[in-house]
Amino acid sequence: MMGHVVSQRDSRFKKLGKEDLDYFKSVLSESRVLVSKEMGGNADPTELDTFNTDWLSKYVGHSQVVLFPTSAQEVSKVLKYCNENTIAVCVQGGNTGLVGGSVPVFDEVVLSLSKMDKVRSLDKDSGALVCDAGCILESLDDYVGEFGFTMPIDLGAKGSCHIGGNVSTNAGGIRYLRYGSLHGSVLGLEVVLPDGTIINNLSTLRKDSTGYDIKQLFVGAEGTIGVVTGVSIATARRPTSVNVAVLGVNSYQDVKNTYIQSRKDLCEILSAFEFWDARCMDTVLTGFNTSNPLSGDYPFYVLIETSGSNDEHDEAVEKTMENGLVQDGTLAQGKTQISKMWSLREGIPTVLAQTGATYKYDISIPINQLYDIVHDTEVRLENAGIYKKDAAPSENYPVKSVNGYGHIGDGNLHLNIVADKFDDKITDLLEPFVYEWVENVAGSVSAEHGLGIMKPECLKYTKNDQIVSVMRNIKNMFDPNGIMNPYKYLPENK
Ligand code: FAD
Ligand code: 2HG
Ligand code: ZN
Repeated sequence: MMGHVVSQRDSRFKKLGKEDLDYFKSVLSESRVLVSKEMGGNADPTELDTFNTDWLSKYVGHSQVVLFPTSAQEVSKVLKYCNENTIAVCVQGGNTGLVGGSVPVFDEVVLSLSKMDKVRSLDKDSGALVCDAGCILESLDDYVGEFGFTMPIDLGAKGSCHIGGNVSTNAGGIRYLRYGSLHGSVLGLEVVLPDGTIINNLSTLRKDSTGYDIKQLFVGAEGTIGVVTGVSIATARRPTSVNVAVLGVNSYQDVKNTYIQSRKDLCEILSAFEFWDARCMDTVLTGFNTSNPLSGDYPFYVLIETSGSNDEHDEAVEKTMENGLVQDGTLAQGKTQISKMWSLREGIPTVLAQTGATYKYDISIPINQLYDIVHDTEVRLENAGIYKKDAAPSENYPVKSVNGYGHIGDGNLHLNIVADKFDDKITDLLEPFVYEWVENVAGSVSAEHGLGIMKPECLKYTKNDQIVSVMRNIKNMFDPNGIMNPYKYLPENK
C-alpha cells in the first residue's frame, strides 16, 4: 500500500508449528504466550489486533503469536531458539512508533517487552536510573520525580511508550533542546543478541572511555540487531521553577527570529521552543473543544518554556514577549495552565489522526528553510487538483489539510498531510517529492521517528552508499539469519 511495499513473505522463515508453541510455553509459561484461535490458542482476536496494528492504523501485520518475557534470560532462550529455527521476530515496546517498525509485516512472532517493567535501581546522588526496557516513560518520570529527578526525555506518547522503545528509536521529543540526544544520556544497556548472548553493559558511569562504545549501536537500531532488555540512563535534577508561555506571531520568519532572540535572552534557562501553524491550532482547539489562550488568531504559535531553580525567570519570559516580533503572548499561571498549554502542542498528532488518514514526514531541515516545504507541498497538491487551501466546508477535496509543527529548536519539522483515506495516488505525489526536497537542503528524512517499514528505501536521500553498506555489515554481523525485525530499516539488497 504505502511507500515501501513488501509484497512477499521471506520463505526462509519457518512457519510456526505446535512444537514451537510448546517450546515458548515451556520457557515463558502458558499465560505469557498469546496464540490465535487458528493456531489452537484462545486469544481474543481484538487482543491480537492491538499487537498487529500500528498507532496510525496504517500498517497491519498478521502475527498469530505474542510472547511476554519477564527477564533477559527468558528473552535469551526465546531468541536463541528463534535464531536456530529461523523464526522471524518483531520486537514491540509501547507500539507508539510512527514508521510502522513496531508491528509485524507478515507472521513474525511479536516479542512484547510490556511485562518487563521494573525499576532496578536509582542512585540518589548521581541520578543514574537502571530499569527494565518495558518501563513506561511517564511512570519512570513519576518515580524519579519523587526523588527530585526528571527523565531527560519527554514526548507526547509518554503515557504508553517504553524507555526501551525510546532508546531503540533514538527518540527526540520536547526536552531535546535542554538535555540533548539519548546517545548522550544513555549510560549503559543490557541487550540480548539473536544468538541468545546477553550483553550486560548496565554501567552507571558518566564517563567511560574504554574502547568501542557498543551500546551506541543499539540506540536507534529499532529492534534489528537485538533486544534491549535493560536501560541505564542519566536523569536530570527536576527544575523547581518552570515557566511556559504561548505566543502568537505573524510569519514563519518571526517564529525563527523569536527563537534566535530567545536563545540569546534566555540562554541556559530555555528548555523548550516548539511551534505550530494556524491549521494545527484550529484542529486542536476544535478537537479539545477549548478556546485559544490568546485573544486573537495568528498564522503561527510558539510555546516557549524556561526551567531552572530561580522563581524570577518569568520576568525573562515576559521580556521575550516584548521583542517586537511577538504579536500576543500569555504566560501560564500555575501548573494547570502549564499543562493546558503543553496539551495544545502535544495533542496535535492525536487530534490530526482523529480527523483523517495522516501522512507524516518527520524531517530535519536548516531552520531558515524549515517551513518552505509546507508551502511547496500545498502548491504541489493544489496543482494536482486534490487540495485547496482554505476550501469552503462545502467543497470536498481528498486532502483536507497540510500542517507544519515541531521542535524548531532542534531544526525538526513535522509535516502532516491529512486526507480522507490513505491512497497510493496521494503517496505518489508526496514521495519522493518530500524526500528529494529534504535531500536538496542536506536535511534528514527521519529526524527522530526512525526508519521502520516506511523509510528503508528513503535512507539514500540522507545516507550515502558507503554508510548504508557499513550499516548492512553491522546488521549481518549481529543477525546473520536476518530474523530480527525483517523487511524494515535497511533498503532491499538488490
Ligand atoms: P514501539 O513503537 O513499540 O517500537 C518502535 C521501534 O523500536 C520498533 O522498531 C521496535 O521493534 C523497536 N523496539 C521497541 N522496543 C524495543 C526493545 N526493547 N528492544 C529493541 N527494539 C525495540 N517520537 C519522538 O522521537 N519525539 C516525539 O516528540 C514523539 N511524539 C509522539 C507523540 C505521539 C502522540 C505518538 C503516538 C508518537 C510520538 N513519537 C515521538 C513516536 C514514538 O512515541 C517514539 O518513537 C517512541 O520512542 C516509541 O516507543 P515505543 O515503546 O512505543 O516503541
Ligand atoms: C511530536 O513532536 C511527535 O508531536 C509526533 O514527534 C509528530 O505526529 C507527528 O508527526
Ligand atoms: Zn516530534
